[in-house]
Order: sequence, then C-alpha cells, then structure tokens
Amino acid sequence: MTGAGSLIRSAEVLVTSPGRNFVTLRLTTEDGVVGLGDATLNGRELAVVSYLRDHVVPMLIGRDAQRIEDTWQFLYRSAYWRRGPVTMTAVAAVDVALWDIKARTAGLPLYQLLGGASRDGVLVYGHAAGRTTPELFDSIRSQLAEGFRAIRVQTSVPGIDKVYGVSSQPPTGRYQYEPAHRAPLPVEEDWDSRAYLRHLPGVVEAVRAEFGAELPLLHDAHHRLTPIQAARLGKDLEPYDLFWLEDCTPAENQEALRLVRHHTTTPLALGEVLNTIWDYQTLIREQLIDYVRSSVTHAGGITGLRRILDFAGQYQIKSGMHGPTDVSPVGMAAATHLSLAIHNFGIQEYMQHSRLTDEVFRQSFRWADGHLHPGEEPGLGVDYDDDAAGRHPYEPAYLPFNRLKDGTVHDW
Ligand code: GCO
Ligand code: MG
Repeated sequence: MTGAGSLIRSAEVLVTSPGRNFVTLRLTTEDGVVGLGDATLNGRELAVVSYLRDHVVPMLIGRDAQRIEDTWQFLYRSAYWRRGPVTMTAVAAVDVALWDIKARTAGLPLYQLLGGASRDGVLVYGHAAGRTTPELFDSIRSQLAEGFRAIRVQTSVPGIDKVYGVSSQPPTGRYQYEPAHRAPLPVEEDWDSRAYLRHLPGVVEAVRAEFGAELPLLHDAHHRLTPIQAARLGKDLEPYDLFWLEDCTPAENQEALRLVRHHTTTPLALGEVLNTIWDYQTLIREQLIDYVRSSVTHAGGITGLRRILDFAGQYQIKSGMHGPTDVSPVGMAAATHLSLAIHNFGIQEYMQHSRLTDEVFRQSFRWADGHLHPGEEPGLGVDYDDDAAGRHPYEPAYLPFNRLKDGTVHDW
C-alpha cells in the first residue's frame, strides 16, 4: 500500500528515564499509523538525539514510510560519514519504526513479514553474579526459578574492587546490574587480568559441578584480555563446556581472534559494539567467531542486522543478540521478532527491565520455560505511554572506565 496516507507526517525523538535513560523515535504517517524505534546508546544518549532531531527528522517528513530499504540506503549513503555507533543507532531507530509501521498497516506481528516463525520461541539467557561462590550459586538458583534455561555467570575477583557484571551490593532477589551510573562524571573501576585469569576457571568448575552438565553457561570477559591471554582462558575453560566466551579481546581488532581461535575450541561470541556488516567481514569470512552479538538497536535495525546474519549463516555462525537493559523494550521486541524468524538463531540475551521501565513501554511478549515470544499484536507489540514517560526526565549517566593498579587506563 503506497499513497498519500503512508507519508510520514511527524517524527518525534522521545527521551525518558524510568530508572535508566531511553531514547525512542516515534514516526506517525498521514493515516495515523505509529511506529516506534529504539535509539538508546548507553552513556551517549544525547548524541543520537541530536543526530536524529537535528539531521534526520527533517529528511523524514513527507517520505513514504513503506520504502524501508530505500530509506535505509538513503540514510546510510547520503550522510557520507558512514558506520559508527551514533550513526547506526539513528539509522536503526528509523528502520525499526518503519518495520513497525509496515507490520501494523498489514495487521500482522512483525515476525510474519520477516518470513514467519522458524521456531516456537526464542531461547534466552539470564544473568547470575556473585561476590563469592555461594552468592553466585544463589543467584543462579534465583535465575532458574525465574524460568531461565541458560545462564551467564560473572564473579568478583579477589583483589579487584568492582568487577563488570557484579554488583558491589549484596544481591536482593532478581539479578540487578546497571553499569551506567547517574553521575556527572564516569566512575573509576579497577582491573587486573592476571588475577582474573587465575580465579575464573575454578569458579566455572564449581558452577558446573553444582548445576550439572546440561545447563548452558555463558561468560563475558568484556574486552579486557590480550589475544594470548584470551587463548589461555578459552583453553582453561574447555573442560566446563561453556556455551560461549564473550568479548574475550577488544572487538575492533578482528585479526586478534585468529590467534584465540587457533588455541581453543571454546565457542566465541563477539560484536555488541560492532555496527555494520563491514565490522564483521574478517570475523565471518574466516569463521573466527561462533555468535554475532550485535543488537538490532546498534547495528542499523532489522535491515542492517539481518544482512549481517545472512552473511554469517553461510558459515554456520549464529545470532546471539545483545539484550542488556540499555536496549529498550522496543529494541528487545525488534530483536525477538527477528530471532523468531531467522534460520541461524543461536540464543538471545534477556536482562529483564524494571517495573518502572515496563510502565512506559507497554509490551505484549510472552515469557515461558526459558523462551520469549514476541506475541501476536500487529507490529512490534510495544506501545509508548507518554504520561508515564513524562514522569521520568532524562538524567545524565555514564558507563564506568577502568584503571590498572599503576593508574593506566584499561578497556572496560
Ligand atoms: C552484555 C554487555 C553489557 C554492556 C552494556 C553497555 O553483554 O550485556 O556487555 O552489559 O556492558 O550494554 O552499555
Ligand atoms: Mg557483553
């Protein structure tokens, strides 16, 4: 259906902070059909707000909302300055809002437009963490009780004050970990790779012994190791059969993974900070990873990520979409529709949003037996509640950064 009614009448960039910051693009057509896109880039939210508001919105008004591929190519190529997280998050927001509009216009849940369901539900992984091994065990038990059937485990390391993925507060029921701090400046954390390498394998061994062979276990090294350290860690963890080891080295050096791959059969996941198919060229062609970690939100939307995953599929590389709380419920819904539809689905991350967040973003997904399903509402199945959003104005927040013991800045 193309005609005057499908022209974009308004494009609003909405910012709200129900517990944490979210940026949402809302497009409305002349016919009154609304589409939502997630534009949240944790700790750099307002850069995307400006990119959209100041540069993209004026170009959207009057465009045909049905022309998704053309709009994607236009935004990507006409900017001249391509790729990068700010640009690709902005492109993603427009792309997902247009898919939402197309599916709502068709009266179908988005996954139907992507080829229909390839599975009954989307296996997701939850998160467990502990400052001590007994605390980690409790955290795993509570994730199992929440219904998760695959679990990422993160642990404190003796001698390090604050470790990625582990709250410094005692656990309070449901896993809560919000890396961004509402503070005027980034919080400093500390790091010691040798201490981490000594400590982690024993913890994973204990978890495997306690919870048995069947439970898929994942771990995120969060970009901190050198290639040879990552190779050693992969080898040390082989007996415990990890589902994946994530971001073992900083993602921008694709060649680093050659060395890691050469030494270990532990499956590797990488790419939550990558944004385009070009960032994956070497990783996929040389089969250096097993899972693509990019989210719909940060990799150019459904259109951008599907292109990456089709390329990956030729090499039996599967999806493992990033799904922390800084991907909004709109971004999570888009991911879940895509995960349901593609053939080379692997697993999806799911860090449940807070009650406050869920009041702003009304959702229709289903959650049962460790699997998500996006539901049968037309479009993404998410509605934005302006009244609830208005109660939570934007608050500046930063991700932390790391220093080594001698004061050197290190990857966080
Ligand atoms: C993950 C990620 C996140 C990131 C966060 C940054 O695997 O879920 O590493 O926890 O640190 O999304 O904004
Ligand atoms: Mg990660």
